[in-house]
Amino acid sequence: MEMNKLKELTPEEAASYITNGMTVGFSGFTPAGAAKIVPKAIAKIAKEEHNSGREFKIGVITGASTGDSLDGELARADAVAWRTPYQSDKFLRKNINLGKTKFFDMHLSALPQNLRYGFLGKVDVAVIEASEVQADGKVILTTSVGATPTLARVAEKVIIELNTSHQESLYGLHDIYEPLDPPMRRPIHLTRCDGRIGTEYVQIDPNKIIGVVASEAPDEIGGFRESDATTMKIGENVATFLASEMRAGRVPTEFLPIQSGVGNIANAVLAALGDNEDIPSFQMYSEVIQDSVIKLMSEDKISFASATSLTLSPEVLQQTYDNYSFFKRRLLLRPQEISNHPEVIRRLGIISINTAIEVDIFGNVNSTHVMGKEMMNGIGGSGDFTRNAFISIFTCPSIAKAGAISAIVPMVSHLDHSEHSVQVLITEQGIADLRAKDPQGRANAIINNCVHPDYREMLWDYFKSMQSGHTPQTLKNAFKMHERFLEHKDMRGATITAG
Ligand code: 0RQ
Repeated sequence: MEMNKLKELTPEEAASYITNGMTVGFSGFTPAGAAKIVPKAIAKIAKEEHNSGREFKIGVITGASTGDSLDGELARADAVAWRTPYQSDKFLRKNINLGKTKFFDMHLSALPQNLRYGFLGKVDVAVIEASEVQADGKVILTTSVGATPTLARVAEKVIIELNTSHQESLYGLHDIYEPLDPPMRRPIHLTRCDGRIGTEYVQIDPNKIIGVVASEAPDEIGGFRESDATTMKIGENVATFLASEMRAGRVPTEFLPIQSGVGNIANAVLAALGDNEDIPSFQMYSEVIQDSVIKLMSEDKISFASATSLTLSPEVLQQTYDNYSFFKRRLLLRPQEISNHPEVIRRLGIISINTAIEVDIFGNVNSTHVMGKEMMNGIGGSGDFTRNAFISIFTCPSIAKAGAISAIVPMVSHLDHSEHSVQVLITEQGIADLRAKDPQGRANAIINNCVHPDYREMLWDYFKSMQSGHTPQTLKNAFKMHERFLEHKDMRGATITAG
């Protein structure tokens, strides 16, 4: 594709279009495909403005988390007034928890429609990474789609970062489709993971394109921690559970598409699924394609993966490009509105596997907050998938911080996924199948099978001390484990039955 007629800009020229108080949408879903050059230049302007005693803060919308050049740089420059829908940058997280940046957490599938409906106000500028751009505004994206098509359409102006570091033409990797809005909304005609319903490119109104900034910046994706005994055991338990579901005839022998969450545990779980010989080759209909997917694909254990981002470490991205003719037939990136769409997830029968920070004995899940108040990352797509899955699974280690915290508590300190959506809990201790169980049955299964031995007696005592009610809670003791941790940095020794 040619880019004649579109104006070439330096990063500084592009950044100069962004002024204090604007709302800026950036491409990126994880650091994959995130804008990198322009946000850095915006952060520089913010610092200069602050040094001259002037205000400079913008609202920032992306697909999900991004890389250091975007969230990190802007947070260090204290340039983010508000942020949505997800983040995982330690500097930004600090500003959010200090109240310097207002963060609102959103289901990722809902972001594009919320933008279209005008719920987030006007988007002044969209800054978008592309691998190819044509003068008529046709753009081939890079390693993610995320919310980019919608951001580019609703924004008043668009700046393109043309990243020429992708050695392969990425034409055909993306399937771009945006639903109409109610009352004209129609069914989404996706009946298989590898179905195509859209275009290979994003069409942007060329009159809105301010210009193009040249970039060769790689995606800023860190590696994963190696699996350890705990994460490997969690993975094995997930695989054992799914194999037994197949034997019981509830999961068909050709298997069902898998969604696997983000982070270290999710990566280990996927690797364990690959190692289990009872589980056949499967497809993924997920949000993020992590390193483990590419490995399993090259071993023919995963036959196809649909997602919204290709979040690969630099080495694995290189391997993918080295064998691109093999992988391009097996990978498809969609807008997050489609990769995470409730209608499609329900139709395809996705098995969702996400990670909890904290779970209570009745199966309510907290994915986002530490001790009820410190934001970790956000709900991400976990709600989109959990609520609509064929089977929804949550995993977590039974303890955190070397045992000072039990991940299983009497009552979650923040609620993201309620007992109505959470069907199976799996820790390294075992599996609690919560389906068709009342709250008492759930508590029995969770305490027996999933709680760490250091906390099992404590939670049994709590459960047995409760006298009445359909969901027998004792409100005045429900947060005693949390209180104990906040006072003594250790939940062990908490008295949760007294009085
Ligand atoms: O902190 O590294 O400082 O010790 O939380 O925990 O064990 O490294 O696990 O990387 O898989 O992240 C839920 C955060 C898990 C992630 C979460 C501390 C723990 C550690 C990270 P340290 P691990 P992971 C979309 C899927 C929400 C979004 C989502 C997440 C840190 O999976 O953000 O699901 N999920 N998206 O020590 C205090 C506890 C704790 C705790 C863990 N109870 N109390 N700290 N930690 N439990 C769908 C897709 O398709 C992708």
